[in-house]
Amino acid sequence: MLNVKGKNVLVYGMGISGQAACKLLHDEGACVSTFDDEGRFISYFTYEKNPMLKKYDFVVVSPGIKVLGNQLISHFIMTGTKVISELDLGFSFCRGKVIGITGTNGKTTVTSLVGDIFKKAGRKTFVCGNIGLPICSIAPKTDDESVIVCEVSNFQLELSSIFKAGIACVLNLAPDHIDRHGSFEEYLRVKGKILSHSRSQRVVLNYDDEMVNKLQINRKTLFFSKNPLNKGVFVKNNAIFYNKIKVMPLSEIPLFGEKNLENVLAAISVSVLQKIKPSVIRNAVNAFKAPPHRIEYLGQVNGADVFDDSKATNISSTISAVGSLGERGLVLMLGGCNKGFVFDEIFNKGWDFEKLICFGEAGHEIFETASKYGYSPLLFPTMKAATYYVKENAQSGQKILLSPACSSFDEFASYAVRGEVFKEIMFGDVKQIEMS
Ligand code: UMA
Repeated sequence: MLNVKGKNVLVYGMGISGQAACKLLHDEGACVSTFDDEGRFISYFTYEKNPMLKKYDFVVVSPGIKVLGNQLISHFIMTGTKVISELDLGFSFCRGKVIGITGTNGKTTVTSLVGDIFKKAGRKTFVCGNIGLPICSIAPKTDDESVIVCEVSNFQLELSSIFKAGIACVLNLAPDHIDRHGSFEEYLRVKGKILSHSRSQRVVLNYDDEMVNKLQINRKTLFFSKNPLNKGVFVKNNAIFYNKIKVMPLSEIPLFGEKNLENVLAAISVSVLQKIKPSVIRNAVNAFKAPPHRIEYLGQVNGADVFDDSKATNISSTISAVGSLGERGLVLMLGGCNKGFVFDEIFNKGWDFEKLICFGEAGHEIFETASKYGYSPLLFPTMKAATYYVKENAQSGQKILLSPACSSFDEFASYAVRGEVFKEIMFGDVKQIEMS
């Protein structure tokens, strides 16, 4: 546990993580000051107009703040002030078993499913982290019996040096957030920080993912795979096994697509390490409802099936969604804010889409790349405009898929808002307000 009593601490970034950090620090006796580049503040705490002029014992940084090139963070590091992440602060006040789940795609689904399994097993469970509930807000409520299931993002890991999960799980690794980290190599290095390399840590890794497989493993690593393995959690004869024990048949998994099978295998792996009974796991998986905006089936418009995959904010996620639904009859909608990708990988597979719709800030770049591979995409300034068009032209037999391969920030506050607006236009009584 960090000693914060009587310490002068600056909390940088006043989103939900920063606010939770302030509360925790205050309750533990620290003297809290705050700063936010957008001027956001909480009235209870001192807001520093120019924090560079002050001395602090340490600084807590919110995950959304990009470290690379940040003058304030550089200043504190150069002047020898300890800079930690909100994840580190929360972790240091957690008691019980911490399970850290990371990866490029599927983190929220796995975190949520693991949480359900542990709750069904009667364990005192906290689900937190990138999923939307800061670890700082639950840490003080934990005790030695608690299980803390934490979705860990690369943003949270970037400045982290204290966080050491008892069980660390890496689902998959593909290019993402290049705009933040500068390169895929740096993104991989940051993700790799979830592995503490201590003897006590149990590690769960995806055997089928080439990049994950390259991570340094220890004797205690448990692998999961969609194919039979000698030991670990794997698929054989249309069922999921843990070593020789049959956990459940594949037919009972209520989730769609290959990626979700991997997500279920990961959640089962984490659970068996904590000796949860197969019958409990099976019941929890059976009853699980996937979080929204992940190849979520919304219903039909003019006989076309509509899917919301707004959470697909990188290329691997979009490719996997197309793979799951199949390219025939597919109206693929993609675009938004480019996170540093080139889009060739989506178009160099010879997929026979019914229609390609590009939109947003990255729309033009996607349009150019798709055209290079012989496609004739349609280009719209915004996702809203694209959605009105797709709705008006929907035809029976089509599969309309919003799977943007980009973040939403050019037009929306989050992928969730983007997904909700898509649904509202498709199914609500919304009048057309903009068209290209
Ligand atoms: N801010 C600055 N300077 C900056 C950037 C931001 O002062 O350079 C300020 C903003 O003005 C704002 C605050 O920081 O007031 C926002 O803080 P934040 O971006 O850290 O957001 P929080 O509200 O604290 O939410 C964060 C995570 N956000 C990000 O990582 C961007 C949430 O993940 C997470 O759910 C929450 O903590 C609880 O742990 C969201 C996310 O988009 C869902 N995550 C990324 C993803 O999933 O791809 C990693």
